[in-house]
Amino acid sequence: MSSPNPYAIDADTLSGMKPLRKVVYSLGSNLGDRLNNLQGAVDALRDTPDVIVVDVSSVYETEPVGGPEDSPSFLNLVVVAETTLEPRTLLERALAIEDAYGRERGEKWAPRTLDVDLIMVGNTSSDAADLRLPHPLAGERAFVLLPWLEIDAKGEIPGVGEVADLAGRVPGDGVVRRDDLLIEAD
Ligand code: PH2
Ligand code: MG
Ligand code: MG
Repeated sequence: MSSPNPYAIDADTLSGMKPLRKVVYSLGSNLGDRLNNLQGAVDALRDTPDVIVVDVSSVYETEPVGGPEDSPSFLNLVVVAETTLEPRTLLERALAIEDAYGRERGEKWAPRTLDVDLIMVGNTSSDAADLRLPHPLAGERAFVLLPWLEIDAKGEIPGVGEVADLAGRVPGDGVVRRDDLLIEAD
């Protein structure tokens, strides 16, 4: 019998070559037990096979941007991870996590128990109606940029700019770090 051909490429080798991409999530809640909802989402992301959570920001209390006038304030945080999963698989997983925490899908920007948004997935650019990457508004939102900057000072939104620069350009007064609210992430 001949020895294995070192140049042969089999399915396993190919799947082992899936690119590892950085993925950034913005999590938000302004309905129900907000901290518990965020903790559940962080747990679910950490439990997702082929998603490696690298860092979780502090929790921030943030003034609602848009939405109905009487919207309650949000708790927001950012998660930085690495993954070999495809963006669409990540989206499906994010929606399933929202569903598990009682997310109702009604009016745009209505108060929600849990919002799990994909901000960027490597250099992926997507214009699909249900999956726009990088997130088109992330570069303008202090509730995304300030938590992100905290854990990823060198971060950048592909094609948009560096998180540190962008964060310096948005008014940050509606975003307050809540050091009294702790997320368990290890
Ligand atoms: N999410 C929105 C709209 N407005 N405002 C804050 N402060 N935090 C959010 O997560 C948020 C928002 C749409 O998803
Ligand atoms: Mg959102
Ligand atoms: Mg969303």
